[in-house]
Amino acid sequence: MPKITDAKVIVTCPGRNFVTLKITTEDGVHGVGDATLNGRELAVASYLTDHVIPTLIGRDAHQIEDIWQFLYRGAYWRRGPVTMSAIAAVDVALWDIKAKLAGLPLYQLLGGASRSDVMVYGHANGATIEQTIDEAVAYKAMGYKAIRLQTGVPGLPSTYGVSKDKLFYEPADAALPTENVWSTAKYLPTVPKLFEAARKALGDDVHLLHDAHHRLTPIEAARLGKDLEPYRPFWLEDATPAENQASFRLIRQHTTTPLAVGEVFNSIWDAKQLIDEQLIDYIRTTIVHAGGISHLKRIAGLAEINNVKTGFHGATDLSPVCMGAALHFDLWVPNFGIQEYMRHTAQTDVVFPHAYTFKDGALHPGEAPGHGVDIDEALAAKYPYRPASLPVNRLEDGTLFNW
Ligand code: KDG
Ligand code: MG
Repeated sequence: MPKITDAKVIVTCPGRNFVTLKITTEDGVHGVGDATLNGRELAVASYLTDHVIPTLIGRDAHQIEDIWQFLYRGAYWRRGPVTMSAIAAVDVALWDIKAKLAGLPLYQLLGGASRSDVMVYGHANGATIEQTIDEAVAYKAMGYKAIRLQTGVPGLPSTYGVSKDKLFYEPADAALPTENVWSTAKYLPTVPKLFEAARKALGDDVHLLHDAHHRLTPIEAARLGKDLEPYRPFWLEDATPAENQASFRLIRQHTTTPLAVGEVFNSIWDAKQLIDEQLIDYIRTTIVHAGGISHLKRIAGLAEINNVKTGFHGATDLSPVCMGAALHFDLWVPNFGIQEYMRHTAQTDVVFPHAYTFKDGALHPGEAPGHGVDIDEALAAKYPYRPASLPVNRLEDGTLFNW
């Protein structure tokens, strides 16, 4: 058996913070898993170092399922983003090792390729509708077949998804949370105007997406969904907070705009009612925040029998390790929908050498054994951790709101 002899957590900040778990077997084979939880990085690092790693040493690296069950059922305190990100890191590192030992790219172990490549969506954003459309035109020229549109809202100094850097996006912009201001009344009429302008400029042969980032009530989301219908959006994301999964019944009754939810979910239980009742069209759970490949297989399986497709989260705060693992999953999973692809900076990319490549609006995970992503430890050590928090939102009268 390939015995686990070493495991360590590497925290690095090549432009932004990433937490990576590296597991090594007695034969010297190693695997890596992403454990980054934006703004809570050190909590996961401590969970791994203090509570998980001591229990891994000496185990058989091939027993991925048993180790997953040990860390989930055996912990008594189940679920939650910190626990599930730590489990995900172990799971992905072990799948990486298993595939390397087999001499195969990971997607072959999952069941082989179901498609030639993985359609991704990029992010067009700007302070005004005109700027966002210019960005979207540039994305289309780069070959993207799917583009997310976010624009500034007149009367609000800043809003979610509108960034200074065009290809990258970093909302964790200060050591302590920045306070933003929100107004749903100002936002709601802006988005249909954006989509109308986008369809005029881009035509019909490109998918258009939008993220409401948990800011609407169900009836407001229903209104927005109806208003967007003439422009045939690919999806409306995170229309309302999903702690109350039944909220989506109301949205569903009113609009045919497809709904995507789940980037903040960390287990199948967060999505069960949404999927069972076919209240959503795309499930956005990620490898890193929802228990790794082993758990996403269960979520995707439940989704498949309920006509829900995958549309995994792929923001800059999910490391290249997570992206690599997600691409292997996407290439295999039968009910694939789309993959989010927010690019990493060149500084991040060199710390995480990777086999995946972009061409014609799609990514391919490559043919390297394992998931094809590694970490350059010597380079990583040059970028020490820097505290960074996600913003908070307040309404114009000061009431604390969802960000
Ligand atoms: O860390 C938070 C980001 O990952 C999130 O705000 C990005 O909503 C997001 C998206 O759809 O990529
Ligand atoms: Mg989102």
